[in-house]
Amino acid sequence: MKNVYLFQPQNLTGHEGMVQAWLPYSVACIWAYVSQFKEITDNYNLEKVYATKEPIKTVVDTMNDPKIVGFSTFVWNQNYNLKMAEAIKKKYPNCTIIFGGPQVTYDYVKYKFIDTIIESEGEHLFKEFMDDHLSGSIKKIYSKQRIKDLALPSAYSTTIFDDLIAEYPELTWATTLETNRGCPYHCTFCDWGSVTNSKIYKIALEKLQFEIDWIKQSRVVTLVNLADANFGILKERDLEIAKMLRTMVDDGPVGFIDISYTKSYNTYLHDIVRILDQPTGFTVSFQSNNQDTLDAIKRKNLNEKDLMKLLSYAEDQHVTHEQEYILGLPLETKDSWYEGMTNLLQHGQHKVFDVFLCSLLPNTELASPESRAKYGIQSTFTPELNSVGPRNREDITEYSEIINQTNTLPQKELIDCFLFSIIIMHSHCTGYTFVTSRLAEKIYNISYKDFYQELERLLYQDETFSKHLNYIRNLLVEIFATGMIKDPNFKEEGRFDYLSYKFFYKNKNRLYQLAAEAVENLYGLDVKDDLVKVQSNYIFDMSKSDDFEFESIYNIDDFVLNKTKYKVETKMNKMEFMQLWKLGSGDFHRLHQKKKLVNNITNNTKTIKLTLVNAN
Ligand code: B12
Ligand code: SF4
Repeated sequence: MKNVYLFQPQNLTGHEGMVQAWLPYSVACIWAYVSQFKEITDNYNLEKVYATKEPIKTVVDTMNDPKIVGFSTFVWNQNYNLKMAEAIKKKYPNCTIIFGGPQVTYDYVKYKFIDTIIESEGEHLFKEFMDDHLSGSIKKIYSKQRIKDLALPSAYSTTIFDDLIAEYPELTWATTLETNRGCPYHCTFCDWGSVTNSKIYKIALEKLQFEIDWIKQSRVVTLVNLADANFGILKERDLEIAKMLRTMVDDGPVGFIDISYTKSYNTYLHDIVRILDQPTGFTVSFQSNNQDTLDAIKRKNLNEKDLMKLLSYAEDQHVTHEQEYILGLPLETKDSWYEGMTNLLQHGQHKVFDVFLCSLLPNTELASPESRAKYGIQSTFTPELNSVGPRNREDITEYSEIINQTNTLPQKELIDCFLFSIIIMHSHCTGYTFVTSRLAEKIYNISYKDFYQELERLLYQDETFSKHLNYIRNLLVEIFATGMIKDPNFKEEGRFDYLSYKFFYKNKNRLYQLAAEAVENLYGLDVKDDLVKVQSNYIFDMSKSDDFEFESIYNIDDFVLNKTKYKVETKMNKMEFMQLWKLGSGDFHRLHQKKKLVNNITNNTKTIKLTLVNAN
């Protein structure tokens, strides 16, 4: 028997004291496929699978005569895999090293310790390689091949996952499910398992049911990522799947299912979103609101009207929704970014959005030399972003390549855009300037763009806020120049936006004042005290944690001028708040997601539900 080892080392993640690891889905897929063949099981034995980054020396020293070692390689484990492979080859020169996964390019043939690489989906090609290995003559490259018939054995039918769960009882686990493969779009920044711009092939629902049942009975899988690129695109079928997935939350330990939704609208999406109702809700990746950029990256989005329909439905159903954007894409300008961000508010999306700096992934059109030249793309390799680096057991640095400027967005302006998004996320989406800006828009005809640009100006003039914003600015300058950040605070939080959650809450009273001042500056009338009163009562404050009443010249139900009396109830008590305050900023952020920092406000007749999405 020849011993096989498979590596799909992932970063450990987790929050609130729990450590979570990812089950190595990709290598389990390829092993499930090959192990159905007698010639493989008669000759090869899967000795061990590694899903975490264990110390290289310990792993190499404890290996038992490896004959094949396979590495599943992504941007977050490339350097670890290369170092591990080199060390294994050195000690066991007769073993065959094979690399696969999205990060692998033809360039990998340059590594002497790698015997062969597989591009694209791996099940059939891995079998071809194993057959060749058995007969003694392997190829250097097993080239791209699309699998049309996805009647493949389930990754969950192997014992790989059970063995890992037993080996690491201290961990909870995240896992992956697939219901189809392929994506009809071809966004130039994406490398969705090398199956973009291609037909969608379905996976049988019986297989999915088997996997869902496995997850439910496992009791330790708390997070599921659906690998589908466009969930909802297959209408009735995806609605059926949504019901099946929902049972993992209702009858199992899964707290969260991470899903990428379709970019084309259909009415089934309404029910899908309602049924799934996940903590981060209904996430739509928009990437940009600038049409030139969308054309340049070949991106199709839900049109605005359909998006608004969906968001207002999600709002009615109390389903959280979120939009994601990428900063640094071709043809984005400072003006188009500011316009895009504030249009979002104008269109009624006040709740949550997330902004990522743009990664350049190997195997993508955006990363090609032609596209770099055409759009003047400059980049930095950094371990600090996209959580490619931290919290590994083996400290080997991984890098992601981040765009730091383009020919339409010089670096300083790119940083301005990033900070402008931070300002909106941390003042508007958290609620601290939501009431003020909404009243300004509805009553005083001040657009969100004017309001937030004025607020931005005032924040940079304010001693406390400018210090904070310039601190983030300098971190970005530092990261773009050197790839590294020295400040341990950043390393602890791991994300730029997390740095601001506690800061903005701590300084919310000053923020209320500055927001009201922005309205006064733009409108020319003295309305500051009234605005500050109504805005501040909207947000939980330790000093006012009991119920109280107040009167305002504003009716914040309809956002009109109309003297109204309100009763305020807070959703938290002081003790609960103090406990949560002690947690990291990432966890504090969850208070916003749960809307716990927004008070319940009622007038004489009804609860004021401050509709965060309006379809007007
Ligand atoms: C689940 C997932 C995640 C999860 C889990 C990540 C993890 N640690 O495991 C989460 C949500 C955390 C995540 C985050 C990120 N992700 Co992600 N994610 C995925 C997703 C949706 C599914 C992966 C999957 O299981 N696919 C299904 C399996 C079957 O496909 P596969 O992995 O490609 O494997 C097949 C082949 O590649 C091949 N193969 C794979 N390994 C091997 C090994 C051998 C030996 C052989 C022979 C063959 C082989 O055979 C397999 C079966 O056909 C993919 C997109 C996609 N649909 O693939 C993106 C993807 C993997 N993510 C990607 C990226 C960029 C990220 C982020 C960096 C995004 C960001 N900007 O922050 C972060 C960083 C994460 C981190 N630090 O861990 C990229 C990776 C590109 C790259 N070159 O590495 C992908 C491809 C999406 C994209 N945008 O293009 N991600
Ligand atoms: S729609 Fe999503 S998966 Fe498809 S190419 Fe675009 S980013 Fe990639």
